[in-house]
Formats: sequence, structure tokens, C-alpha cells
Amino acid sequence: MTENVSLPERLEATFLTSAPDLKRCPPNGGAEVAFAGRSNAGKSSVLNQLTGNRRTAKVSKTPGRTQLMNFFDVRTGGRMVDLPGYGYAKAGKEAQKNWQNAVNHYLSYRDALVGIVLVMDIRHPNQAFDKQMLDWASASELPIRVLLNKADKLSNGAQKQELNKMRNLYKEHPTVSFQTFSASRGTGKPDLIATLLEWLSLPIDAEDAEEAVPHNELGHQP
Ligand SMILES: Nc1nc2c(ncn2[C@@H]2O[C@H](COP(=O)(O)OP(=O)(O)OP(=O)(O)O)[C@@H](O)[C@H]2O)c(=O)[nH]1
Ligand SMILES: [Mg+2]
Repeated sequence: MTENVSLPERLEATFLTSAPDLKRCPPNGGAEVAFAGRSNAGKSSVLNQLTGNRRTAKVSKTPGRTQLMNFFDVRTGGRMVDLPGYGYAKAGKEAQKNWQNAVNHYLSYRDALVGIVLVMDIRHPNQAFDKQMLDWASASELPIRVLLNKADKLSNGAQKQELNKMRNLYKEHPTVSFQTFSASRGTGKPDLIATLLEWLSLPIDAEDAEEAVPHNELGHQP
């Protein structure tokens, strides 16, 4: 964990805008951290816990609630972006494909993106989408913090076991880090806030990079 005496207890953030695809995203306005993960893993809940405001991002018992990319301005600088969840089966195939493409494009081409918070349910970690995301982020050398969320659902011992298992699986991936988290209780929040503040103060790619060239494109398997 990062030692920081002046670590804030929360990251104040306000809703900026929603976008259905990359070209309708707001102009770059500082470093962005994206919150990704399977539908219902708790992305929106994590954001609300971080900001200390239950109404920052919508939370639902119905998976697939977040269907647009939602941008939030962090008061101290930079932005957080709540992405639509992967694998929401009840949405029409076409709708699902469209927003998955939008997310893949955003992740592959957004110059302002400096890091990803990948939210998993600690009881079902490392599913197909999670693996793809971790491999892609490693290949792109993009820092990625995995939250093993809903840790409150497991005993301390079982939490540690899952954490060690995941760390072990990805020990060859230097840009990937793991922590347990509980969006309901706030467990793991200081660690995440320290990481986010570090990422959000990173300089973003020069804006003269007119044609953004990704290291590779997410979702396009050879
Ligand atoms: N027990 C527990 N429940 C949680 C936690 N985080 C989220 N939940 C619950 O999980 C459900 C889904 O949470 P959301 O934050 O809406 O999940 P999401 O990943 O944003 O879902 P989509 O918007 O569909 O992609 C809600 O019922 C939350 O209350 C947690 O840490 N512990
Ligand atoms: Mg959501």
C-alpha cells in the first residue's frame, strides 16, 4: 500500500457527460481512468464509494444499467469513466455488440486513458472477458488495477486465498496489480485512492497525435 499522509478520504467528482461511442466522447480534458468489468461486478458502486456519494453513478440490482460511457470530473484533476458492463445477456444481441464495440474503441484509441480499474466479483474472478482485458492491457503496457470486489461476501481467509491466486496467475504481468475491495463497506478504498491520484496526475499523450495508433486493438483477435 502506498504511504501518503495527506490522502483524501474520498475523490470528489461531478458528472460531466455520457457518450454512446468514441467520437461522441468529450474533448480530452486531462488524464482518464476507466472502470471496466462484467455487468453487475460493481463498477458503479465502486465509483460511488470512491466519491462518497451514492448518487454519483447509477447502481442497480438489474445488470446492464450502465449502457453509456459516463464521464466524471475529479475535483483535483482528471476524470473517471464508468463503462458499460460486459456480458449483459438480457440486452438484445445487437445493442450489446454496439456498446461492446464502443468500449473496445474507447479503450484502444482514447489518448487520455492512463489506466484501467477492472472490477471483478471476488466469487467469480478471471472470467473470459477479464482474461482478455488483462492480456490486452499488459500488451498495451497500460496500468491496470484489478479490484476483487464484494470481498464482504467472503471470509478474510478466503479473500486472501483469492488474492494470492490471482497475483500468482499474473505474476509475469508488471502493469497488473490486485487488491480486495468492498464497495458496500469501503474496504480497500485508501489503496485505490492512492493509485488513482497517482494515475490522474500522469501527463496524457500529446494532442498532436492526430491519428491515434494503439499498440493493438482490444477485441480484435488475429
Ligand atoms: N455485497 C456487496 N454487493 C455489492 C458490492 N458492490 C456492488 N454490489 C451490488 O452488486 C449489484 C451491481 O452493482 P453495480 O454497481 O450496479 O454493478 P455494475 O458493474 O455497475 O453493473 P452494470 O452497470 O450492469 O455494468 C448491486 O446490487 C450492488 O449493490 C459489494 O462490494 N458488496
Ligand atoms: Mg454500472
